[in-house]
Amino acid sequence: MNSFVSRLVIFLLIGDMALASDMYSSVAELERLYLKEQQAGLKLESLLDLIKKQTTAIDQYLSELTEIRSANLDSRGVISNPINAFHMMRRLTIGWREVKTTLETHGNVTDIVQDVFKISKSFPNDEDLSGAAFSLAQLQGAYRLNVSQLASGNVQLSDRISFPSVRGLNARDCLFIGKHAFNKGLYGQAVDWISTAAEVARSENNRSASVSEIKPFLSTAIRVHDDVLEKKGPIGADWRTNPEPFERRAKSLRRARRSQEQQQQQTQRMRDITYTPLGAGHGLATNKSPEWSEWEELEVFFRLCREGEEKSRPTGLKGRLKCRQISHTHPYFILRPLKLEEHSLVPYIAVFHDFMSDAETEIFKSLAMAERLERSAHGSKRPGQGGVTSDKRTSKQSWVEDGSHHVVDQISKRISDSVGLNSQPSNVGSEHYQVANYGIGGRYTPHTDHGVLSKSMGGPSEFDLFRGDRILTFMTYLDDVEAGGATVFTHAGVVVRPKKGMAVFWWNLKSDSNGDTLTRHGGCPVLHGSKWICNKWFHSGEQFLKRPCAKKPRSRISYPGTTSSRLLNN
Ligand SMILES: *[C@@H]1O[C@H](CO)[C@@H](O)[C@H](O)[C@H]1NC(C)=O
Ligand SMILES: *[C@@H]1O[C@H](CO)[C@@H](O)[C@H](O)[C@H]1NC(C)=O
Ligand SMILES: CC(=O)N[C@H]1CO[C@H](CO)[C@@H](O)[C@@H]1O
Repeated sequence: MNSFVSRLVIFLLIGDMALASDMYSSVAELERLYLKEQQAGLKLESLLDLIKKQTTAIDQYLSELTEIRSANLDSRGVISNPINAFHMMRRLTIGWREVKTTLETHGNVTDIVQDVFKISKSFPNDEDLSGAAFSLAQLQGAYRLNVSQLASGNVQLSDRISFPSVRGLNARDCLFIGKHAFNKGLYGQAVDWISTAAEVARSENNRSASVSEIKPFLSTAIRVHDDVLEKKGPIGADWRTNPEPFERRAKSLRRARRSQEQQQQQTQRMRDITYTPLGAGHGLATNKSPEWSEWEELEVFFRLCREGEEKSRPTGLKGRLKCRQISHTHPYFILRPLKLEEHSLVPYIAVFHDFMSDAETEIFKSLAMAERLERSAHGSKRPGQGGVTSDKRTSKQSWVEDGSHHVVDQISKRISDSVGLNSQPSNVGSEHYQVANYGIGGRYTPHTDHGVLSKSMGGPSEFDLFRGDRILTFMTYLDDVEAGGATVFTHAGVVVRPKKGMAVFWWNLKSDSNGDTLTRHGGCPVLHGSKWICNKWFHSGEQFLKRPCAKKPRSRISYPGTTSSRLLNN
C-alpha cells in the first residue's frame, strides 16, 4: 500500500511537470504554433507600419512648434509676424488634419493590439521553453552531437548527414541549456554547453552574455562533474558524467585511483550489458532477459539509437532472417503480395514494406488531427483516466476509431488478414488506432506493450479480463523521419527505422499468454523531422480460434501463427 501511494505521488509529480511543458511534445503542435507566430508577426508588422506613420505626422507637426519655441519669443512676438501667423494657420488646418487623420487610426492600432494578444494566448510558457532546452540537451547526449557545431546552427549527425538551422545559438541560449543539463544531472554535457557558451560569448563580444557571467557557472559545473565522478562514478540512476575528470587534482590522487578502479568495473559492467540475449549458443534466444536497471537499459537504448542494429548479434542469425512475399493469408494478397522482412526470429519481429499507401497515411494523420492531439500518457489508460504523462514519453496522440472512415476499416481488415488475427468486434478484438506524433527530441523510453491487466490501477475490470492482454502490436509509420525516431528493441538488439507506409509487428505474449520481456522496445528521440505512428493492439481474448496452439506452452509465436519452435526446426 505504501509503495503504491508513493508511486502514485511520484506519478502525480511527474505528470504535473510534464503537463506544464506540453508544447514541444508534438511536431504537429509546433507547426500550429509556428503558423500562429507568423500570423501574430504579420499583425505586428501592420501595427508597426501604422505607428511609423503616426510618428512621422506627429514629428512633422512638433518640429515646427519646437523651432518656434526655441526662438525664445513671447506669443505676441510670434504672432505679430505675418509669416509666423500664416504658418500657424497652416499648421492648425492642414497640419492638424494630418495629425488627426493618422491619430484616428489609433482605434485600429488598438484593434490590432487586441488581435495580437488574442493570438498570443496559445503561446508557450517558460516551462515549455525549459522543456525544449532540456530536449535539446538530451538529443545532443543521445546522438553525441558536437556542441560547438550545434551552437553554430548545424545539427550534424555524421560527416554525411547534417541539418543546418536558420540561425545558431547565442551564448545565453547555450548557458541556459547547460544549466538545464546540469540540473538534470547530465554533468559532462553541462560542462560542454557552458564552455561553448563562453566560446560563443567571446566570439560575439559579450553581446547576449558576458564571459565574466559565464565563467563561475563553468567552474561550478566542472567541480561538481569531477566530484560526482570521483565519489559516485560516471553513471547512475539520475546522473551521467564523462569517463574522465576535467581537472585532475593532486591531493585526491588516491581517491582518483580508487575511482579509476570503479570506472574500470563500471566499464566492464557496460560491456556486460552490451551482451544480447540472442547470442546464446545456436543463435536462438535463451528464455532469460538480462536484469537491467532502468538506467542501464537506457544506455543500451541510446546506443542502439545511435549505432543501429546490434553489431554483436550472432552472425548465424542474419542468414536465417528472410525477406519474402506473402500471399497465402488472404486472396487479396495474391494481387498485391505483402513484402515481409524479418528483423528477429526470437522474439518474432518483422516489417511489411509499403503496407499503407501515401494517401492512406494522410487520412490517418488528418483524422488524428481532427481529434485534438493530447499529450500521450504511458500505462494502460489514457491521460485523465489514470494514465500518466512524463518525460518518458514525449508525444501527442489521439485515437482514431474503427468505423470512423472507410479507409480505416479497410486497413483494419488488411491488418487482420496479414497477421491472421481477429480485430473484431472493435475495441475487443483489437483496440482502436492510437495515432501519435512526436516533438523535438520526442521519444518513448523502453517499455512493454503487454501487461495491460497488471498495470491497471485497482486491478483489471471484468471487461479487461474478458478482452485479455495485448497479444500483438502492429505499428505503422505514417511519415518518413529524416534522422532519429527508430523503434529499438533493447533486449533483442533490433532497430527498425521509420519509413512512410511501412509497418512493424511483434508478438507481445508467448503462447501461454505470459508476456515476453524480450519485446521491450522504445522510440528513439527524433533528431530531425516529424514522427507519426499508428498503433493497433490486438487482444488475446478474441483470438482463441485464430491463435495457434503451441506444443510447448512457453514457446514463442512467429509469422503468421506458426510457433517459433516449429519455424526454427524447419
Ligand atoms: C566540434 O566541432 C568543432 C568545430 O567544427 C571542432 O573544432 C571540434 O574539435 C569538435 N569537437 C569534437 C569533440 O569533435
Ligand atoms: C567580454 O568580457 C570579458 C570579461 O568578461 C572581457 O575580458 C572582454 O574584453 C569582453 N569583450 C568585449 C569585446 O567587450
Ligand atoms: C486603415 C484603417 O483601417 N483605418 C480605419 C480605422 O478606423 C476608422 C474608424 O473605425 C476607419 O474609418 C478607418 O478606415
